[in-house]
Amino acid sequence: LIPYHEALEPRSLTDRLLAGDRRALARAATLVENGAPDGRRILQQLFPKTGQALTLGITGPPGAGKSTLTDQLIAHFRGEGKRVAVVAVDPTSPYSGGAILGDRIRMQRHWDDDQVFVRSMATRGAMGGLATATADLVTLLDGAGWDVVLIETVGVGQDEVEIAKLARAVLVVLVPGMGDDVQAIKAGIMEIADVFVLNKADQPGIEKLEREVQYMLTLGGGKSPEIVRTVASEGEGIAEVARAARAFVATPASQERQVSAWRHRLREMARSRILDRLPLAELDELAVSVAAREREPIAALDEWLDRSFGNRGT
Ligand SMILES: Nc1nc2c(ncn2[C@@H]2O[C@H](COP(=O)(O)OP(=O)(O)OP(=O)(O)O)[C@@H](O)[C@H]2O)c(=O)[nH]1
Ligand SMILES: [Mg+2]
Repeated sequence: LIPYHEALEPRSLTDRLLAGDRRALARAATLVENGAPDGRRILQQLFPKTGQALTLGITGPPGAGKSTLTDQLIAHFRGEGKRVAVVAVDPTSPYSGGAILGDRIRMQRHWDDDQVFVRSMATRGAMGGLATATADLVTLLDGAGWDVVLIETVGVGQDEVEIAKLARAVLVVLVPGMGDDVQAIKAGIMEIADVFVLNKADQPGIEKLEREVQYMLTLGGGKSPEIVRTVASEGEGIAEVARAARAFVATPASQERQVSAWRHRLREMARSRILDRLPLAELDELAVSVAAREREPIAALDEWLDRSFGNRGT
């Protein structure tokens, strides 16, 4: 028999999100994104359960069809009976309102499916915080038992590269008629693409685009990502994208990327935790004398660090 007080006690947030409660998950996601202590505690509890999800990064230039592809992938994986979570990241905030709203609308046909969870993220003002917050959110979803986590990011910048690297496979979506854009984003793409999705294959210029991508690959360092043509708006080529993504996830390269992602993440975590332990008020005071050219910053910093760590007896 359950004691009376225990029967009345609400189940813990972790238990509820593990049971598939999407509202509990949304609350936990907010805690995690804000870096709240409760969020960290949940992540610690869930960590042993992580590493199971098929995490896919979906990136590419604005309007390439990333959200349309994401929506089709949701349907594809739902067809396999998988629970699918989506993280739509838009670092280009404050103008992100429209794009995120668009994503919501495009994924709306899944809104009443309790096996689908969609979360939009934008920069919260915290510098460099987006990649960390996204990483934590993906950990939460993975640990909460979501089978597939799709991470959609706009563009191919440094933030996006870091975010995309969280995934076991990165899909780079390109479209015909990009002209010099292919050249412009080439450098970033060569490193992170595991599968090239040539979307809008119904449009003129698809042959030219494929030739350009293939030429780019001959210049690259031996990586040979698969190239898949899609018409996302018609659901064409989606199963092929899913197959190519899984094929990459099964390679050692995917495993190695997990290690390098953790190397990066642990450094970021260390940075913020070390800063948390240092007397930052003293550092702020230092700024006054450095700005007045009374102190030289490097020597002043070294002195401050020695003093701060010294105080802790290390
Ligand atoms: N012709 C054609 N149009 C497509 C295809 N896939 C998507 N579209 C259209 O392209 C437009 C942009 O699609 P989105 O899915 O919003 O693109 P996105 O990359 O998510 O855009 P942002 O999030 O704003 O960067 C929409 O009008 C889609 O209907 C395709 O395969 N062929
Ligand atoms: Mg989109």
